[in-house]
Amino acid sequence: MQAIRQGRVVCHLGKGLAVEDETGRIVLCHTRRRLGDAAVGDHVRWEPCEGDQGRVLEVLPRRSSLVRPAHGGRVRVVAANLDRVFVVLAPEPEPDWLLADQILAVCEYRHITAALILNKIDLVGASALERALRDYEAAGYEVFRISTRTGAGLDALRSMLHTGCSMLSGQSGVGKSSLTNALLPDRNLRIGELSAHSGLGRHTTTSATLYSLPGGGELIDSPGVAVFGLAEVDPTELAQTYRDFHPYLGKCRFNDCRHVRDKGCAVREAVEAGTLSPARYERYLKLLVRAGTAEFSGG
Ligand SMILES: Nc1nc2c(ncn2[C@@H]2O[C@H](COP(=O)(O)OP(=O)(O)O)[C@@H](O)[C@H]2O)c(=O)[nH]1
Ligand SMILES: [Mg+2]
Ligand SMILES: [Zn+2]
Repeated sequence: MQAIRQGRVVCHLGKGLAVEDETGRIVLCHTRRRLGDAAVGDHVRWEPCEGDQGRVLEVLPRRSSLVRPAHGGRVRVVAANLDRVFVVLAPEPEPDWLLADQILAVCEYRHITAALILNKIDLVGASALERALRDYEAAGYEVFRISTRTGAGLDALRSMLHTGCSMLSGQSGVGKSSLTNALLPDRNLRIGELSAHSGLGRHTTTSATLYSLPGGGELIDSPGVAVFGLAEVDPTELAQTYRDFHPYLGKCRFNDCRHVRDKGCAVREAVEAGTLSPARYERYLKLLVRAGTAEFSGG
């Protein structure tokens, strides 16, 4: 009878989960079918079984999680035990601000700290995004301006990352993997190690992967667009996830105000008075349609 061990799910592999044990070694673990979803970032209890492999017995309670819509109206956990999520943007590809706002809304709803990263500030187009970024700073979001190509701004970001578990999210092509590489000198080594366990010859970065940072803290790089649905956010709750709306909520004439065309809406009046960003408000109206439904963007 072998002892039950603790571990951390670092990614999904074709045949199971890659679990990092207490010594930093990767073990390919199978799960019991009735265990349900185990996600990257989960703390688990597992036991060694045949060969070099293991079996996950239990997913330990999560301090936070992000989910996406799945079949049959259910949700699937995308990542667990996150402390902060970065929305990564770049001048190229052109920012999808609606996606950014959707991620920020979901993080707010799930009580996960969110911040923005503008990558590729070495490109000339970067300064054109400043006006939009200031809307977020005014809302209270921290914005990091970096270039993984030149290394500019990386130190400030590093000092933020060395505690807790952070996740990079956003459109594909903005530089999430490049940033992970810049922060993790031995990332390729790690990917090689995961490949050896996947039995596929290579670890395709099609699943979100958790890396331990050299200065402490953990980083999850998610492939392509990590879609966090608004399905679980009721349309009546969406406005509360907009930090910049907070000063106006409760000041509308009707207390069930949706802040759309309602009479005496303090939010809309703030937009008209120029104290609230019209761009953020317009995207709120679009997300309102998605809230409470399984509809989501990206792919
Ligand atoms: N000019 C410039 N290009 C970058 C920078 N960071 C990443 N890239 C490029 O952007 C492209 C997409 O990067 P990648 O890391 O794969 O993006 P991901 O899809 O978000 O993981 C690659 O061609 C990178 O070389 C940067 O700081 N400046
Ligand atoms: Mg990538
Ligand atoms: Zn209102």
